[in-house]
Amino acid sequence: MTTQIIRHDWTADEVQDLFDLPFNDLIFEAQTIHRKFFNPNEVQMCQLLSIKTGGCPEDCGYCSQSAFAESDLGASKLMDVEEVLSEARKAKDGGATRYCMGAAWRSPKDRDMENLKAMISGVRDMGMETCATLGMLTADQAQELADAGLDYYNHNIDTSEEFYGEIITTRTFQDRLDTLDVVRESGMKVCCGGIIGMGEKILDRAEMLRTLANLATHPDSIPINQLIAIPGTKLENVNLPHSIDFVRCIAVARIMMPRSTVRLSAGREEMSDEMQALCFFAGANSIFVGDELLTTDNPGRDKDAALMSKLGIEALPAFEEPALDKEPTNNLVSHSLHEERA
Ligand code: SAM
Ligand code: DTB
Ligand code: SF4
Repeated sequence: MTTQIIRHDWTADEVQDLFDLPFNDLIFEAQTIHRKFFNPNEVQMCQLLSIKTGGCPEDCGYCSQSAFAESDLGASKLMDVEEVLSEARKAKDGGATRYCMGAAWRSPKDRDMENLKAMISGVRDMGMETCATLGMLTADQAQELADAGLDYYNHNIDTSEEFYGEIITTRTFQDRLDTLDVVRESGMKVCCGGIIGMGEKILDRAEMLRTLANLATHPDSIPINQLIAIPGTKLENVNLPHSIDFVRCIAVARIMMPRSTVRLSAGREEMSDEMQALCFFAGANSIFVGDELLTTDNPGRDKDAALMSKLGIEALPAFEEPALDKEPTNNLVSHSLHEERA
């Protein structure tokens, strides 16, 4: 049996079958596909900055920045452009090649666009790839940001369409897909993923990945976050998923979206070196670096440098296309594993 490797027509049963594979078979298949497209010893380094923190009108149950959360964050104003550029410079000096600016908004206001564009063009002028996550966008806003030099826009679907309403009620799953459409149409690259460990079923994880893989174009970057159960949020008491179950999600994402960058995102503070190594083996090839994510802690430069050195992993340079142009010419790959098991 041969199976087309870049696909947009995954069925629910096929994805469930991947999740049901014995772990060794799943990881072997993910690593085999990973090596067709990527240097397996290269990881992309992204750094986050919260440019506007807290007071968000959305009710995302995982988020400390929601006005519905009982956190002591308060609500800050949009940072000054110069302050953002100074933080970006430090991130670059620390080894980040992509800088992602996040704002706790439902969507950007027109009055903020000039400052946002100055931040984006300033970061790009430093030689870093630019990313932003600012909530929902209109087509005009997406185009303005793209024209200012924004390379990537992050906007996550977070979970399956079915489970979504348990976590967020102030905007719909379709709203998220609509923003992804305008981002894609503007020419920006799409960064879209979700969270594992919010109390969802394996079926929800499978359906989330199926939604992403069945988009007309796969997201260029796919952040897979492990829930950080933040005190004061609706999900503060949810237990961590089993590490093997988390690694399975990375592997399935890699198999379904072979050319995309899969980011081992939030939650690394709670992960052992061995779990992170397994995630890289399963096809993760990007991380957030730096001491902080948006409002929570991240392993930081020294710890990550030690891990990368132990694993022999190097940083991917900025603006280098991570995916090797190694797709088999007939778009087909031998895919005998399932056949052998049948
Ligand atoms: N307000 C913007 C939005 O929601 O699109 C941008 C920022 S938001 C914090 C970006 C993403 O971070 C969320 O969609 C979610 O997937 C992830 N995230 C937020 N809080 C998290 C948490 N406590 N644990 C894991 N991931 C989280
Ligand atoms: C994404 O998927 N994860 C990042 C980024 N996109 C914006 C955010 C993680 C946030 C973790 C919780 C916090 O620091 O507040
Ligand atoms: Fe607001 Fe984004 Fe947090 Fe949701 S995830 S509450 S939209 S900052």
